[in-house]
Amino acid sequence: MLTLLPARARIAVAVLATCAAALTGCSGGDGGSSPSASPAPSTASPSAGRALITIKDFAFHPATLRVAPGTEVTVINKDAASHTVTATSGKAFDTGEVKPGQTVTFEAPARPGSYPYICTIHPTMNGSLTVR
Ligand SMILES: [Cu+2]
Repeated sequence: MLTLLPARARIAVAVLATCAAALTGCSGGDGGSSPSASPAPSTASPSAGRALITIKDFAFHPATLRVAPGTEVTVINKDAASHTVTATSGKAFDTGEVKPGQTVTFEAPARPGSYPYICTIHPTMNGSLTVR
């Protein structure tokens, strides 16, 4: 599982995913054999896969995200200020400080439910993670 990978590897996976989303495949030169060129075998698991929260302009995108229990959630901070993704009730999840340009991951709760979260540095920023 991804949880066993060192943090650096997980960041690399996130960068690859971002690259693939932006360019529809990073290896644009070799037309034809794109599937075999993928170095990450875990990119095609839709239900237990990964999810992405982008922080930009002091807001979470998307503001509401639905994931499967235990999903690895990637957080990318595209602002010039630090932010956090912190569950407001209990200690369901908390990324701690995510510095400008930094990418971190956290594991979504195993228990289904709706988990509102805020940025503890800017408490007016809020979003919701739905686990089901
Ligand atoms: Cu913030």
